[in-house]
Amino acid sequence: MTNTNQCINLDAVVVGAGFSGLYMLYRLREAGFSTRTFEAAADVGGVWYANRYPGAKCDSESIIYNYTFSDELIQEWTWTSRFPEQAEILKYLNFVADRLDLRRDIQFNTRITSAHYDKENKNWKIQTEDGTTLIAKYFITGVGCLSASNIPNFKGIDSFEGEAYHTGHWPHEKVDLSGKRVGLIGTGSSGIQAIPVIAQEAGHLTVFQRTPAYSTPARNYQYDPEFIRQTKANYEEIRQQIRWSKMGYLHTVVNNRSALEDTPEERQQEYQKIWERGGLGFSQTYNDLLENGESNETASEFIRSKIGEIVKDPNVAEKLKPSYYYSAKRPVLDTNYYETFNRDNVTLVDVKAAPIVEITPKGIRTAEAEYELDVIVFATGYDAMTGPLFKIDIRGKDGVSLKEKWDNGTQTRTYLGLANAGFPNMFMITGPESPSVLSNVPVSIEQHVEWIGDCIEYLREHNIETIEANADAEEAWSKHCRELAESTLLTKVDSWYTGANIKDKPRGFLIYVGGVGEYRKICDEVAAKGYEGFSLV
Ligand code: N01
Repeated sequence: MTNTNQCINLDAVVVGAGFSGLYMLYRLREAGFSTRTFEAAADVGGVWYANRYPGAKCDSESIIYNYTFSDELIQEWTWTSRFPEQAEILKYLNFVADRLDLRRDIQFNTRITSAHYDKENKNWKIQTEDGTTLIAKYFITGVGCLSASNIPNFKGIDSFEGEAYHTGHWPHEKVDLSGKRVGLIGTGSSGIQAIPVIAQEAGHLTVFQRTPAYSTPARNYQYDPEFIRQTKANYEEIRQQIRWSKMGYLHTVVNNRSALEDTPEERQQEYQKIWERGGLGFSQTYNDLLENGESNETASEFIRSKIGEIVKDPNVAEKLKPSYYYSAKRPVLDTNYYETFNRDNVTLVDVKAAPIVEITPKGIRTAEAEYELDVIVFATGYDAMTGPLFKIDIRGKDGVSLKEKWDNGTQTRTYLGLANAGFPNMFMITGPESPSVLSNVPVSIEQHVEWIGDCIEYLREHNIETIEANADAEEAWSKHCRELAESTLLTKVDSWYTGANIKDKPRGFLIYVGGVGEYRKICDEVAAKGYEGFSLV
């Protein structure tokens, strides 16, 4: 631990000890740079340290939800099932931290509060919450895209006399829900994973749903040893496939044609096949589901018909059927989600029809009724993309903060989602306008970490003191990102992708939708041309 008012000089400061920060630390340390990672939580894991709600697991398949840079790590770690549970992912990240001896350069329980670029000395002056000052040549954020949790500012929120938890900050000790009246607000990925598990324990579960979600079955299963053996033996092939794929997954478009080219009977057969297979591949059944509203409707209607078949009460089934474009909000995977609404101890409350008016000492009051509760679970999501970065007062060479530069989010512009004009020697891992959350995130993280690591080595080799994105390159990249996004249905729906989930947050779409393979090619070309679009001084 460092002491208050201490001043430490480093080559690089990395923020966060999740997937991003751990690998960035390793990559720079291996290259001989003095590097330290600062983490607000008490241990490694990032979102997987914080997200411990019942049922928390990942929608990416285990064998590709890991680092691929080290064959030793691949060979020494064995996943148990198709979709990894939170506890297993956390165990994996602890395994990596120990295996690579990373902890000695990580300072836990330490929040970075500010990072200001010092133009005279060409370095970053970084403050921690405990009063330590760090001086570093490079400032690198690995803060994640979905780490700034959102609890809506409901009237009376502090008056509730029971227990209240956000899914993203679940207690480390077991929360006893047995026999209790639990109310859960939110039906995104977190809510949909938690609801079936909580329903099994709670006395009664009331689900407060504003917008229904499209969910398709995960169909989790235990891996068999022969599958693991083959996977490890052929990992280089898997690695290359995911690195150059559209979204960092092994599945690709199942039918490389429009949904409208098939007859209704053929489509039914195709959707049924992928529904039974499980996993995130459903959105890839045809190649135009995210581009063509009419095609999209065929997939949307298939899922709605499944909801109608599974949920016995037709009124409840109707409330659970979404009407927006399937997959334009992050698609969700579930295990027995719709089935849970057939249980006697589960009630669905439509808070679009009758909104939540206030939280009372006894529970939740909607425009229609008051629901008495012992526990409230907020599965209400995150201030995504910009939220985690805005929590740090980051100021560039002219004293302008990132928040001011991006005009609070109305003018978010980055170069490649990696760098910002006006902020020399600062890099963002999975920053806005990179593929980030539209991919299997560890694949995008590895690509960014390796690109940043190579770049910093290049600067050292060529005696270059600073690298800074050019404003025109940034503007062109940002425009390209917006145009690509506008050609899809992703921008046509209210979601956390568009910022619409946060009150007063400016609408925008801050993800590069061109795919991780194409993005990797662009980043590689920029580097090969001597960091085109950057000024190197
Ligand atoms: O958050 P969300 P999440 N009154 O924003 C509702 C990743 N993730 O934590 O849609 C009433 O999706 C809101 O309603 P609406 C994954 O990328 C991955 O579930 O805004 N309701 C919505 O239903 C995911 O997409 C995994 O109308 C309110 C819900 O709260 C992302 O994290 C697991 C409300 C929030 O859903 C975020 O998922 C978990 C209000 N005032 C998370 N405000 C896996 O890999 C919000 N809501 C499996």
